[in-house]
Amino acid sequence: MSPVEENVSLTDGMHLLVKALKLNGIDKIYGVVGIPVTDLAREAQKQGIRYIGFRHEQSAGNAAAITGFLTKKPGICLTVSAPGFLNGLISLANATVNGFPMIQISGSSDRSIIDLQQGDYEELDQMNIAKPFAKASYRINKPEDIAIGVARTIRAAVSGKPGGVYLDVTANLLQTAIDKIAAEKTLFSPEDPAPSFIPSRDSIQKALSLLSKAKKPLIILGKGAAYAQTDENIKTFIEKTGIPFLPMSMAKGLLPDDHIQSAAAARSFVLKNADTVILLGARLNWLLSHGKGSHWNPNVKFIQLDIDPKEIDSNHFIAGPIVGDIASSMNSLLEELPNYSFNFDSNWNSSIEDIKKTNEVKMNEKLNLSSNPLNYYNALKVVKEVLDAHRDIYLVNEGANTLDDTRNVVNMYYPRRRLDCGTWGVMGIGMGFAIGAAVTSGKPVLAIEGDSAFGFSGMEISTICEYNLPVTIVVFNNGGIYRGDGLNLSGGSDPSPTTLMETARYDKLIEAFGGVPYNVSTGEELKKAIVAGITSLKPTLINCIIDPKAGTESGHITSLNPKHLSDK
Ligand code: ADP
Ligand code: TZD
Ligand code: MG
Repeated sequence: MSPVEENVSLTDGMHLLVKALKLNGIDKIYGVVGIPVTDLAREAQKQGIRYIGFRHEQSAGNAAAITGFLTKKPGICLTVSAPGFLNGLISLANATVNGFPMIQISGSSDRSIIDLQQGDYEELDQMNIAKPFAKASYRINKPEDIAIGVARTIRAAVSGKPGGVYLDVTANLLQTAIDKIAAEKTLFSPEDPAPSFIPSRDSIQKALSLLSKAKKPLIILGKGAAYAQTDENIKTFIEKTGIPFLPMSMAKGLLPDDHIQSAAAARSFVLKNADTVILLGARLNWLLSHGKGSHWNPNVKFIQLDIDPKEIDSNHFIAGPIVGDIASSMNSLLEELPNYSFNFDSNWNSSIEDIKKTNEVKMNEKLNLSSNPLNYYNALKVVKEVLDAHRDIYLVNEGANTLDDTRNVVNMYYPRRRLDCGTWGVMGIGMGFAIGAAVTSGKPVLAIEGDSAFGFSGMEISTICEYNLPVTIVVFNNGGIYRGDGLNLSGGSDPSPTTLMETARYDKLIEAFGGVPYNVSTGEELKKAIVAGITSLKPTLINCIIDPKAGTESGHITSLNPKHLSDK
């Protein structure tokens, strides 16, 4: 027990910070401890905040970020100074890019030494370094400011467009003593930290009158729509208007993928032909070819719903901007809807249906083609069957072919169940997202991982086993990044840049921590192992052998590779 704690009339920054977090509804912290935050984690645990200790800060940060996405409350990641801070910063940046509310709280060293660059233990000017990667970056220097500092941090993370916020807490702050009664009086929890942004009536009417002129409308659902948790209203709007919808990756399941109006299996056709597109919490970034070029109808008109006015006209003229939070915007749209009539082409939906049928036949042929070793499609057929039967499960997914093919093959039926590489296409979210989803939901999580992707966060199987989390990991082991048959162009004996060991037995890793291992090479074996994993709720790792020749370079985004001159 610290001297301060024994002293009834005094408290210190560390104790007060934990109290402030608790008062603000923070019930879990993901992190890695060390100087100067070890006691902070201990005290948090003592006060009933669940502390999940990781092997690497990046995964702790990813767990925090996905907690934010799933709950609309900031997920908290705790890191030590300098290197721990930097390890966590990648996930903070990723949270910001994706619009997930997350807070990285990091201990830091002595300001006076840092500022004169005199070489303190783990010296780094963390608050300023975090700024370009975070939505906001703050430091609390004195215990009297803890309540305000925490409130600002939370408000910055969840209000408007959510994002990652950095909070610097110096070793000195944590140990500074303060009168207990006076300090506790300063604590408060912010009123309405994520206020509604109600769109103007004018913008709603303009958008609906634009829609009333559409012949071939389309709704694109993005992860902003999934985040908004206004699922019923979105469903009602889509079903009332009869407009086909296309879910972006993490919006899959907002309406079930087998919904009659889903145009996912006719994606190219609808993008090329739609004359009016409603972007519902989806940015017109690279994932939608910036709304331009051969993928799109050159005369397309956009209606865009976004909380961030800076997203309007970011890549393309937006004829119908609706700036507001999606829950309020959907309410307003539904209210105004009866005042408008629509005159969509009568054969728009049926032509989509025809294309869907043709593409589904092609897809089923691929899924049903057996091979030895397995390829992505016949392996994913099994994953699809399991998830069709276990719909409430969380699916974490990363890799290249492993990512793109899973997204296309495996149906989602509930909102916010598919968690993946997101806007940056980043590798390394896998185990952090799986842990965050399992801890937050208490439900089983299935992580479908490329063998390369898994390597970025694989050590966290230790965390999964230690906390006995219901996570089943499938490693699609094709022996490489994209493909396992790369060549070393020098003719030398080193592996090629894309090669990884195809003989690696990833399953054996989890044995070291008491998890359940499977090594599978057929569809039946894969199915049995996944079902055993998700129903036993035991930490499980399945090494699934995939044909090294099965994948394509960069999965579905081969065209983004720079084109080089051939070397004569
Ligand atoms: P996707 O990758 O699924 O296309 P993006 O991350 O590109 O989705 O876009 C999500 C958009 O949703 C962002 O521009 C963000 O500002 C917006 N957004 C996030 N939350 C809300 C909300 N509650 N209301 C309205 N817009 C939101
Ligand atoms: N580093 C980080 C942090 N993110 C990245 N996206 C990459 C590197 C580059 N990269 C991709 O874009 S996908 C990928 C890498 C390394 C791995 C693909 O291999 P995989 O999946 O084994 O995970 P497939 O099934 O073999 O394609
Ligand atoms: Mg691979």
